[in-house]
Amino acid sequence: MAPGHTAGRTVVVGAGQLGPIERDHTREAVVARLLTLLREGSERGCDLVVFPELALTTFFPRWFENDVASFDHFYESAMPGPATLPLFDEAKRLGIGFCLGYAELTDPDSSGDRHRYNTQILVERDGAIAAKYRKVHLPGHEENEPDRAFQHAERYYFEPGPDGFGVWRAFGGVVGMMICNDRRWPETYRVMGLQGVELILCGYNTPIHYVPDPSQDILQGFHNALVMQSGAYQNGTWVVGVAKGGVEAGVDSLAQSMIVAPSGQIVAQALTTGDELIVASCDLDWCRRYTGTLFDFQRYRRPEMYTRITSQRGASPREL
Ligand code: CDT
Repeated sequence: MAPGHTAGRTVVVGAGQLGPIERDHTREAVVARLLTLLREGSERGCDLVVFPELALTTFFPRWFENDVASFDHFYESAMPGPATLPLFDEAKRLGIGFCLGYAELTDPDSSGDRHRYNTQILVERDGAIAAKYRKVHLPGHEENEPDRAFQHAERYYFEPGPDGFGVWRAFGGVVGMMICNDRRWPETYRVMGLQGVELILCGYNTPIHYVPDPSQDILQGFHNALVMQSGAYQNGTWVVGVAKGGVEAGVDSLAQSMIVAPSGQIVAQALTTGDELIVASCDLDWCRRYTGTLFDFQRYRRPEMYTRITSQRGASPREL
């Protein structure tokens, strides 16, 4: 708690980090691991446990399949489905919420098309889905790149989320969601900040080896903290970042799950690269210390000076 700060609206949040999930691991085996973390969260007083991006399967975009539908078994066509229902039932029984990332395969739309999204849901203490978010910023590539040690074909396996960054009233506050690469973009946080977000939940799978520029490999942990700490501070919000870390199918991924205060300080951080629960009491009233002072948007922002941010996509250097 900040010095001199009195406890206000407090949400006890657990970040349920996962270690690797291999290609042949069943949904039932993964859900058993999630249940272990959920029950530990309940014992440690959590209101909510946050799980990683694509928490039910291995990170399958690392393989390129010419027939995209041949990977449909990695997607969920119902939520809850038969394998995930025990998670919803146990959460309801314990009176604890959760946030879960998974690959979503929609029902056919009016044109008969099914859509694939990288999705995250927020489930309330009564087991009801309170919110759904579909990943906006899809990193990686669309085509097979056979020379790479491993693929990152998210842009092949998923459509970009069409709904943008919403926020929802839940757990006594204003909650937003983002997924992995979204956390690197300041616009992600600011769009939610402009809706009064107090708690942003984010799952991630971040390979430590960045194929396009390996000089960044050693900086993965630094960049992970840098973006979430600055996003939290500049928008006066809590940020919860939760990894699927460790060596999965031979690919080492960043762990270092963390819970960041509106001050930008890390208040809890995972120590391992495996299944691990970290917990923090998040006082949502702490956000006002920042959004009501230095980052009083209504008083200090100059949106008329920022029009390029929405009128332009790429950088366009010009001669001075
Ligand atoms: N899952 C995901 O978005 N991962 C990306 C990896 C870097 S882009 C190949 C990330 O931003 O962490």
